[in-house]
Amino acid sequence: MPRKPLAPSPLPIKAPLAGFLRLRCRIFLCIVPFTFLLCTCAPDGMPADMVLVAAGPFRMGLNDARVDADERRVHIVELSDFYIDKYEVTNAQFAQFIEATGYVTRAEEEGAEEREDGISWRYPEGRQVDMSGRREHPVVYVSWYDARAYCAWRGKRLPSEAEWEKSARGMDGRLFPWGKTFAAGRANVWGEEDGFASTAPVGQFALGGSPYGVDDMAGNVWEWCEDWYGEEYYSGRPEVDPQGSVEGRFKVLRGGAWINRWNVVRATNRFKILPVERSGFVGFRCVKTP
Ligand SMILES: [Ca+2]
Repeated sequence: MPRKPLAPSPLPIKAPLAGFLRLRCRIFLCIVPFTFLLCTCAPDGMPADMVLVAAGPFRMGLNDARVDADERRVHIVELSDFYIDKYEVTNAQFAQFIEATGYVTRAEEEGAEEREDGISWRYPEGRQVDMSGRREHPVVYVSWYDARAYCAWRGKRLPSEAEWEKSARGMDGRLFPWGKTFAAGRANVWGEEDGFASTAPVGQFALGGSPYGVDDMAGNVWEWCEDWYGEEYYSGRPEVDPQGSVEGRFKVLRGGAWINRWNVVRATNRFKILPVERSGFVGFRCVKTP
């Protein structure tokens, strides 16, 4: 049985038209490799392990009476281009920072290393727990100041709350990075059914990425944002590149963590803690302005 040809046979072409098409073809062949080169090269300055969130509007917030008032209502926010880390910052990456700069985290500065449990980013579960297998887990027990110092060292910064939310849910108003409803096995939340009793190495959930390909935006660890928290910020916020309240007491955390139930890790949820605080379920990722 004859096979179906992969492409239809060429139609006969009249001589003058053939000459014109040959010329067009030469131009096309000259342009195509150049175009291909442009398409396959990363944009100028694209940093490793970051993705571009292209400029444009998105729907921020949620219209649902069951959530806290600070999360309501939906409003359109316009953001400029930015890059965001595909993964949460890991223990291995944070160790590079410490080694290169000699930076001392808040927990260490305040003597946590001397306390009996010795809890810090180096030993988030105490000195007795071996950390050798956790190089690719998100770093925890970092304050907002520690997170900010790391990002600055990388030539980056912490995301604004709006940048974080757009990276997590894209432009169609979805509630979770992958879609409208929670789906088990796409994020590290409370319980071991997802395979992890506490933090998971970054990038473990192949179907858990956001529309931009950013991983672990739901669950694993809460993530520091640059913004001061403002309870009523949504009602009077600027509509273009909002930067959070001018001043405040708390910094914003987003995304939920391994200690939270599924409904807490929704992309619109806003949480807040003091910038000096740190815990075993708070980490971060960085962004960069092109
Ligand atoms: Ca879990």
